[in-house]
Amino acid sequence: MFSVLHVDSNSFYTEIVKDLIAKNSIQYLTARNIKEAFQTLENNKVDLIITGLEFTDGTGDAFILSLYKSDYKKIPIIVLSSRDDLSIKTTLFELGVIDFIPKSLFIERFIPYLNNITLLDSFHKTLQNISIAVLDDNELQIRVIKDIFESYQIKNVDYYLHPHELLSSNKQYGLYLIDFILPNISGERVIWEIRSENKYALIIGISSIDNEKIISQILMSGADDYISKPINKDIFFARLNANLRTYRLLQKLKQKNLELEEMAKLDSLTRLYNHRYIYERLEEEIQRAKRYKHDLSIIMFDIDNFKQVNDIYGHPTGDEVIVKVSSTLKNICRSTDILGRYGGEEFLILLPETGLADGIKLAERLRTQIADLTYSQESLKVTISGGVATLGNQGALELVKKVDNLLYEAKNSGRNKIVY
Ligand code: GH3
Ligand code: MG
Repeated sequence: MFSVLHVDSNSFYTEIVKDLIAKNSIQYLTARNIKEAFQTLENNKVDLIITGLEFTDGTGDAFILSLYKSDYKKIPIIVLSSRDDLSIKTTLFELGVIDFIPKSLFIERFIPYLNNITLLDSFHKTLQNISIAVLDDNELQIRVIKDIFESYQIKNVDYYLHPHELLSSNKQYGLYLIDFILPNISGERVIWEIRSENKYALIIGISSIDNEKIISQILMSGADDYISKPINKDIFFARLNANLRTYRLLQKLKQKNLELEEMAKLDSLTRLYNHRYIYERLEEEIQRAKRYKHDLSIIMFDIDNFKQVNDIYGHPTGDEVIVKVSSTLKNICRSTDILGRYGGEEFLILLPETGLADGIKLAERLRTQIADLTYSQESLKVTISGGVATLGNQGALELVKKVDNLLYEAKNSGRNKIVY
């Protein structure tokens, strides 16, 4: 959190400043004199000092001078004073304060700072939440970037001196800062490889040779932007800030694409996996089970006399039955089971790590619970017939065929039955 130290002997102004600052979720610290100010500085992180000019233990100029001679010399200072005198202003600006605000104008003159602080704060928060990789073969350069990041408490950064270490790390970062001139491998190649693995990452090339050809090479190889060396802290952060907007949009796009991918796997009525996806998963699960010599069982079941349900009660009631059967399925099965709507009123369940006996138990539980379901049409009752098979030497097609034959047998021997 951004933190402001306000040094003022006048409690009336303390309240006004405190009010304005606290409203903007900025930490407000206060001191009444120079001694208290230094004590507060010693015990707190302070990002900005607002100071008056008269204290019981010395003048404002003396306070500012002693700040510039101390460890706190990097903290920006704004003077807030009722004395709007040109010669005082000149002296203070010469000392290095960033602004002089007359007390009567405090609110309107301080608001732009507040806006910047809140913007900066959200920028730093975003940066603190992105994993960052820096690649540069020059240790000194790494040091420079590290100092810049650390000065803003950005610690989620991995630093790489060798391109192959980064490329073989198998880690995915949100932001990459890549030196373009590298030994043994071209920066172009590195950026290209990172981009091909990380469609949504933000990649920024760093180059010491600031000519048009290099810049276009950096951008053409898949980087989003470039920064020139020597790195200037303000430009560095300004560039990152501008690019974070793109980053946020890319993350939204990534999220949307993931949702679309997920949607493409699902059946819209039941939210179970659709035919295509459940079959793909069956092929994968068969391979996995064979490779690790694990059990895999499957259940295929079908609603009995479903055509009659539609004929007697209408299609919407038919849909209601399919949805309720699907919910029962989701409730009974484990999260590791894979549930699919294989056809209109036909379902396929994949049970990894499950042998035949447990598969049968589950199928029987499904059969009895589905038979107990009630619907908006009170007289309606529905049963299922199913088959259970466990994986032997077959492939997906043969296993499905086997379970389908068992289901057929259940239908032919009276329905409301599980056959294995
Ligand atoms: P069996 O016991 O042999 O399975 O008989 P059945 O009547 O269930 O089988 P059949 O295959 O003759 O009929 C299935 C019916 O399911 C035909 C089809 O119109 C209906 N159906 C398939 N998908 C849906 C759906 O999404 N909603 C509704 N309401 N009906 C569906
Ligand atoms: Mg049926």
